[in-house]
Amino acid sequence: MLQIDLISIFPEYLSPLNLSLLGKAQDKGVLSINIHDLRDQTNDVHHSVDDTPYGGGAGMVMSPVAWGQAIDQITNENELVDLIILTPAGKKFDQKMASQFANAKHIIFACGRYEGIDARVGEYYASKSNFKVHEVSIGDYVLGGGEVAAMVIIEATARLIPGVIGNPDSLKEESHSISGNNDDLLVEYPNYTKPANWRGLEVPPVLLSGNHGEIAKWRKEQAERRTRELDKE
Ligand code: JD8
Repeated sequence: MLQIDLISIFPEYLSPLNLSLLGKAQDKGVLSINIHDLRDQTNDVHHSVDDTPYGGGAGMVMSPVAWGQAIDQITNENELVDLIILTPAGKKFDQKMASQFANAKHIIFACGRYEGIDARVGEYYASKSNFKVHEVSIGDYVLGGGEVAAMVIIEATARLIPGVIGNPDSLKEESHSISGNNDDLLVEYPNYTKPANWRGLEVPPVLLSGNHGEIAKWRKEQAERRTRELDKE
């Protein structure tokens, strides 16, 4: 079972992780998600977690002290840990990375705020033989912190774990899905359901034909067309 821990100064921001599919997966014991408040690892009356940047500059940096205590408190020397530090300067998250994380045993998400986390946190745990440190970004835009990014990564990763989503077949034809044949480089074809005529718009007749060969051919052509159009942009 994959154990996921998230550390943040806004733990309530992460509560959606206990809803719907991920909530049910936890009830089924397929996955465990634990959310921790970084400030619980501070000893001063102000529960301070940040300070001014060495070398000057705007904003505040998150001190390594509380992070070290928080991470040590939820890990032990005998387990392999993937520590994901969210940062706009990280390696871009994609489906391939999601499939790698889906095979992990214990993932910790360090959800920073302010100008980010003191760089020695990643450095320290990268020196530990039982830790694999990943600096990860979800895209080329600036967020206010790592929480939303962590939830994106968990949603994409958890649904690849057997038992999380009801019908694993639906994984096969998804965009970006890593299934090993060339079609996985295609985005998915357009989908339709009832009514057959909506506001004057018809469903493509081939989909009502019952001819599965023609339907599969049409869907592949549509997936290739959409992929070409995306590549043009
Ligand atoms: C972690 C602090 C805010 C970032 C000053 C705004 C990921 N794709 C992504 N974009 N932004 C983040 C991200 C932003 C974060 C933190 C991740 C911790 N911030 C900082 C630098 C500029 N503020 C992200 N994954």
